[in-house]
Amino acid sequence: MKTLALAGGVGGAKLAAGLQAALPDGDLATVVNTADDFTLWGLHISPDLDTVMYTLAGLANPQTGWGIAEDSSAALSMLGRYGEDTWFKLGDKDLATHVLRTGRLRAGATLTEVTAGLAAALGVRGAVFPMCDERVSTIVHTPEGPLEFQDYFVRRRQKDEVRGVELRGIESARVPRSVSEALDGTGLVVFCPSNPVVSIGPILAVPGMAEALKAASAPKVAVSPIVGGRALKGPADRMMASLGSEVSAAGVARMYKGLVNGMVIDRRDEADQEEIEDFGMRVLLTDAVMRDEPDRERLAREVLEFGGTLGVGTEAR
Ligand code: FO1
Repeated sequence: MKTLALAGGVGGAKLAAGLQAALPDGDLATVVNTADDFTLWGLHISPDLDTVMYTLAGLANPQTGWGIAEDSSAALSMLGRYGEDTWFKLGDKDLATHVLRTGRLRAGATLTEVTAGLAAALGVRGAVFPMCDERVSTIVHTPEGPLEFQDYFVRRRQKDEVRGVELRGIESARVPRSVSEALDGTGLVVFCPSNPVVSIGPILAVPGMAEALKAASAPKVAVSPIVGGRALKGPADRMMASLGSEVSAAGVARMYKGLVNGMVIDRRDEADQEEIEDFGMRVLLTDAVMRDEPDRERLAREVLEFGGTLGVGTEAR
């Protein structure tokens, strides 16, 4: 079944990899958050696109989930010798991706075209689409002032209280044709277990994206990134709390109300089931944590099977 996944970084990439393993070649298309993108040393860095692309190509660093396995850091050390602040750990092999992306964008290609070329060269067995071709930047508002996302996330290690999240440039963004075409032809949409505020949120905020998803006839399933009241990875729980959302699987479901027909939540969150069903969603209770590669495929198969049962009569409302 053709499947369209929405994903941010590491958690989303893991489920996308499970879906790729469970589906026939070419049946998975992944739409990825690009609001984390930023410019460093003149290079266009797309952390979430690269995390998804490397994970689907089997190249990702298994320790971090981002970057390339067994990469070296000679270029970064040299940048340090020149007196640069090397807080963002760019590996030597990873650097090649940013060099090519930047060059191709400067030569006039769109981010969609560049990503397709890179992913195909790495042997990804499906499509990887940026959420838009326009530049959008997540700005995190904190008591210290506005921070660029990677500054908040990596340099300052998510220590600041989040008072608000701004998606700078989002009003000029458009749903790429590749994404609308994939959505038209898909049998299932999966919201991967990525941060609902800064990973899935920007994708849904692209003007026309939420409407296109609502209009799509395919069932939509979200996998909760919150298990037992905590984020599986990253600051999603603290962000949700400081932005006034309930930090629970039900809190995630509330954010996706009207957009998804089904929620996959961990067995530990069984107490949330009724509340989620009251939002008009069906619930699958399972082990929602992906500890290793077999786990990714196991969860992906469960999501696909559950999605297949969400037909007529489970309209998202
Ligand atoms: N995350 C970190 O926590 N520290 C890093 O130094 C870092 C470097 C990095 C380099 C390339 C890349 O594609 C991703 C990288 N990430 C790093 C991950 C990334 O910043 C975040 O995981 C996402 O932006 C959040 O989804």
